[in-house]
Amino acid sequence: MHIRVSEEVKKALKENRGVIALESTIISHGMPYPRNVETALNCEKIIRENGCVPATIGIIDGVGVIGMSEEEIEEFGKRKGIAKVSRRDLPIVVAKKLWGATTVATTMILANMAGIELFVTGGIGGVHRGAQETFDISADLQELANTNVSVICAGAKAILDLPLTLEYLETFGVPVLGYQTEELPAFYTRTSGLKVDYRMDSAKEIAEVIKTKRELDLKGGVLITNPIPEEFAMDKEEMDKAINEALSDAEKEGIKGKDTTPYLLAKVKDLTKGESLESNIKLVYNNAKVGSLIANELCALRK
Ligand code: PSU
Ligand code: MN
Repeated sequence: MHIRVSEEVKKALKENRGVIALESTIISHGMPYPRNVETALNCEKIIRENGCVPATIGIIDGVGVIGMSEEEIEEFGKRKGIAKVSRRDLPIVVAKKLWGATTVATTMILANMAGIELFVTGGIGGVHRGAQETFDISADLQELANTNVSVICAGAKAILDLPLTLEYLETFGVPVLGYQTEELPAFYTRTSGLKVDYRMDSAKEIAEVIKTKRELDLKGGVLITNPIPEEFAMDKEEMDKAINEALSDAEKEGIKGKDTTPYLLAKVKDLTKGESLESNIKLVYNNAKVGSLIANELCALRK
């Protein structure tokens, strides 16, 4: 009820083929048209080339669509005024039969309903800087604690408080793995000065952790962090400068709540003259590839 799973996704799940969920907030709120659509379709292509099936997820006329068509992705990229939907917003957008872009949290919820356990994105939400005062902590973190979907990302952006984000994930029992790295990647840069909980050198090791977490009946996901390839990484100093400027502008303009993340992302993009967008696209492609490798290993373990 309230969801529509594409035939391709249904068939792949039945045949124990790797299925990878993809979010739609990154399309409608994370990147400008037409690069957003191009990126979303290329991600699907990379996943297919690596032997898996993509399931781009969004809400269309109040229905949670799992496995959007090319036309639907195109429409998502173009349409104005699509709501950003996190767990809190989901029942309203569905009841009112609206269009909604799913955040990491909501994409996890819908993926789980369809039986998909892996999800590739760019960056997750986290504990915002100043959260000690504002309480602004992304619902993505609670979702990782509670919903059985594992997420492959390039870490979290330095617009967030990364040490507090790691503390929060530890408290709620979410393992943070580094793919071929000991360090937590910070989205545009490969390093953050912080350690991940565990380094994993192969997709197979990661698949074993995910499978074992399920066997132990521990609810929630695993967070797999995959650093941006060196050649596409941004300069750390330039990034820090842009982020600090974006944060101070947000404060001056009184930006709050769900508008904070999209505001900061757009500001950083402008301040880096669009350079950050190119990095963003490349890191998502890299995550799509690594996510597919993990999905294939997970399917092999389940044979
Ligand atoms: N971080 C990024 N890019 C994004 C997002 C976060 O680097 O596009 C999006 C994701 O959809 C994420 C959401 O789930 O922002 C988090 O928003 P909030 O902080 O309001 O929970
Ligand atoms: Mn928030």
